[in-house]
Amino acid sequence: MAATANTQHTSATSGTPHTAREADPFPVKGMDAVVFAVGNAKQAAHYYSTAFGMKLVAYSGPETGSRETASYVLTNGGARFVLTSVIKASTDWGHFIEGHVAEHGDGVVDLAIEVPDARAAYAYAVEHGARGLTEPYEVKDENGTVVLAAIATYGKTRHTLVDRSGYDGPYLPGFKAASPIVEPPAKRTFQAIDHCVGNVELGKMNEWVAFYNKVMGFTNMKEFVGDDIATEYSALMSKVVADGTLKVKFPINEPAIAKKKSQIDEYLEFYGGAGVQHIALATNDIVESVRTMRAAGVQFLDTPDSYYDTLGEWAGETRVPVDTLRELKILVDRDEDGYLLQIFTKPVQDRPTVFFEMIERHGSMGFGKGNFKALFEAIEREQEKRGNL
Ligand code: TYF
Ligand code: FE
Repeated sequence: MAATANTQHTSATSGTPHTAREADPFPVKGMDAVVFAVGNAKQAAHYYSTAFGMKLVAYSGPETGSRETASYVLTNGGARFVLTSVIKASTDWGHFIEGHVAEHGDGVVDLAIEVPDARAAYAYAVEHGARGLTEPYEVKDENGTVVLAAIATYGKTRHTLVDRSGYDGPYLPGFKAASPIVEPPAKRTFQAIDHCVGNVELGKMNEWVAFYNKVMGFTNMKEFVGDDIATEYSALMSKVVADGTLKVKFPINEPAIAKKKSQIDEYLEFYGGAGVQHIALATNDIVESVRTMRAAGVQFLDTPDSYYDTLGEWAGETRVPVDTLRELKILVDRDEDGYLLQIFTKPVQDRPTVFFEMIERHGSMGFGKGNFKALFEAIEREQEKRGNL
């Protein structure tokens, strides 16, 4: 990296970093939404409300003039999920969603990114090799205008580029404000999307990393899982790309050849190809979040007691006493910048595919590399129960 590198890029080690004096070729404001295609959005909206503590804020469906799909928009602070189901397919979009659910089960169709200029972002992406899915277009209603465009990424997943600077409404033009399904917990269970992870086929990780380097000017973060760790126990390789401000972070995993069947292979087999593996949700009180979510029936991966017996030796002091971490099975990782607390849910549908992570950061911008062994062993215990190891 150049000696003039600005502080926004301290975690970037390769790719094509730009200095503060050059304009960012692909500026982003952050994640706009994670859009899920599901079999029954009405019930999924209930789950993310009652189990994850999110708040229903907007709806589109037959009652609002959308005869083909029903979409429920839930938020938690700045994090936004959209749950979409087909009622009766009539356009390409309806047939696409219907086909997506048939092929992949419930899953993520869109990691939508908020940008200051969707036309410019789309033009830059396509010029740099992205496959355009939807040319920039405007949607408007009484709340204003939004400009949207979409490009393809791994599998059937897309990135919609959203410029909502000319809009002040509940989600997008056409959506109507909706009341919460239940009263959200007194304390927010999370407030932002920290990172969104993709699983791609064997040998494709570097291609997708290069895609984000070229198409979005994203740079590689220093945390990666290479051959060394892969062959020892993780059975996966992973690299992380992020925008210059680290608001949008996309780790990319591929399976590695190991003694056991890779968890990534299990995903690819049951998802039917590449797709989103997990969404990490940032919380400022992981203890309270995990207590609330466990009480509401969310299942998290188990961590053996032995993990906590030696924790004090290497993790040092954290905000949370070891006994509480042990009780709730929360993991700790530390690096030169600070520490993080994290925990992973089990898959949230019958297929062993999409799951979530709760993460509380204290300085560390890593992804929990120190926990990969404990975590991957926990995932393998679940694979074993499913007969997929
Ligand atoms: O996002 C990450 O990289 C961490 C670690 O199957 C991780 O959350 C990586 C792969 C995986 C589960 C977690
Ligand atoms: Fe993660």
